[in-house]
Amino acid sequence: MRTDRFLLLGGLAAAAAGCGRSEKAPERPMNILYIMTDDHTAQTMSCYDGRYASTPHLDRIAAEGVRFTNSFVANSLSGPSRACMLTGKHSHKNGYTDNTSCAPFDAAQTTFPKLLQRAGYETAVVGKWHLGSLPTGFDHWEVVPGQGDYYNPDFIRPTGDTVRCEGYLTDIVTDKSIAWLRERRDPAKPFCLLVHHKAQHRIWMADTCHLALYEDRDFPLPETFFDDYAGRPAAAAQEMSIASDHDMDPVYDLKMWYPGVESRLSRSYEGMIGRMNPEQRAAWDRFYGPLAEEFYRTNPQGRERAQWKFNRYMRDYLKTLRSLDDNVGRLLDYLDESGLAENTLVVYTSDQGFYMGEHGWFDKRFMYEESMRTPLVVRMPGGVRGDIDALVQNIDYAPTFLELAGAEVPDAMQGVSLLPLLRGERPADWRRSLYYHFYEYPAEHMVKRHYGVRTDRWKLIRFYDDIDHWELYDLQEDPHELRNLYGRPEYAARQRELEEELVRLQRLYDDRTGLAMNRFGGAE
Ligand code: SGN
Ligand code: CA
Repeated sequence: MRTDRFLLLGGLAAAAAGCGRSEKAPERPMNILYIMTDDHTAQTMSCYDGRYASTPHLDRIAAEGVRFTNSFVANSLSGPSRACMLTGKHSHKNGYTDNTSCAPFDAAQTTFPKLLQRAGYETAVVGKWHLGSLPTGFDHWEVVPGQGDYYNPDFIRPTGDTVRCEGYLTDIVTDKSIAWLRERRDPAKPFCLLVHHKAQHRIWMADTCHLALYEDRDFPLPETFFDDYAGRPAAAAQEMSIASDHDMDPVYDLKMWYPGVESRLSRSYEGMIGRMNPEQRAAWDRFYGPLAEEFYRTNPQGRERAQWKFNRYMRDYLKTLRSLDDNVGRLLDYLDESGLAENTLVVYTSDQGFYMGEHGWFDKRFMYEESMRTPLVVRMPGGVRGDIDALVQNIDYAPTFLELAGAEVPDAMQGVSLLPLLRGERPADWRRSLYYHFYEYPAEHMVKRHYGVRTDRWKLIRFYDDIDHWELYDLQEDPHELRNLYGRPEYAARQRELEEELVRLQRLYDDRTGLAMNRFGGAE
């Protein structure tokens, strides 16, 4: 942890700083505003990485609070990530291992919103839910079915009815969130509001007012864009390649829709633009029509086509991000205007990271850095400012919120409260490694099942199911994870150490499936 930039904010600071794990509820329990996006990755958040976009409102949370520089998920996929966040447990314990094949999230299990309610909080969630079952533990909820739609989205309400809302989803989620904050039933109670955006999920449909943005920008290809996947058979087998028209469909993903052109996903695209009202549709067609006409006329091939697709992908993603950043700004402004800011913890994170062309990819799923990482910035009144480099994971949010509320953290929760870190402490026994397990295979994008361990410098991954393959990376020497060191004699001691650490974590978290499947090859 860097201490040089630490400044304590006034007011609550003296009372809060250095007081360790709180055993009793704070005098005025702090409100919690948790903002989570879908597929927003740190490479496109300017306080992490300024190469592509400027995100002043997201960065403001970091500037007035902390930026976690080693924040990760436990399973890089939406539903599983949300289940980890709500329960404070790894996927094998909360049961929601993937988006497609497992039973719906068991809504009867213990989650932090339920425990906050018991602790006297008023709770709400607005936006993407994506857990197969309906929300429980909330005084108010309005969620989109499944992945939701960017344009004129449907919302499901507790009364069971589904209503269509006119407008752009990122704006609507914010409007509904602010409306709830304004009108909530009991303003005397502390609140916990989860604002769950669909942005930045595929297919990155920008608001019509932002379509012209970034059109004059050409983005440099990441240095690993033309990766040959040598020594990494699971990386070679995926179906999330920007260059491949099967994986990244020009019609669907890049909006190159043109009369007479059909593709694998063109019907899905027609469904999405079919939701637009005439005005939205006219603006959309005015913008994408000429681009599509030119694309089919010039019909770029090979590397030129890949680079063209990469640029279109980047532009659409970043346009969509502009709405997101603006809307987070609106929420922060509302907290200021209403006076809530001084007693509200603000968290911004994503359900996982994403590939912005690294290894030639879009999507996530892999335990490789860009998708295992997730942005995490937190502003806590009375807390510290600066960077926190401790290894943290999305199973830590639940215990953090419960400790903040003065509620007991159930023993069954596997995460660790981040509150000491937010207060400027660095517990000597902080975790030294993270456990990861991805299950959704065979499925869309064909990323094989895998589990592994990550320390501050090393990563060990085991791919299994229809493959039995180990990978070992030195993240310091090889940050792009291109050189698999597994089985190299000179790394035998390191490999053994990481294998032992993996087993220790599987025992600690009681991942019996993982434990039972290990077959260590050992160094040659
Ligand atoms: C959808 C997307 C996939 C994406 C998954 C999971 N296809 O199936 O590209 O990997 O969601 O994403 S789409 O054609 O429906 O957009 S997640 O973030 O929800 O887990
Ligand atoms: Ca996601």
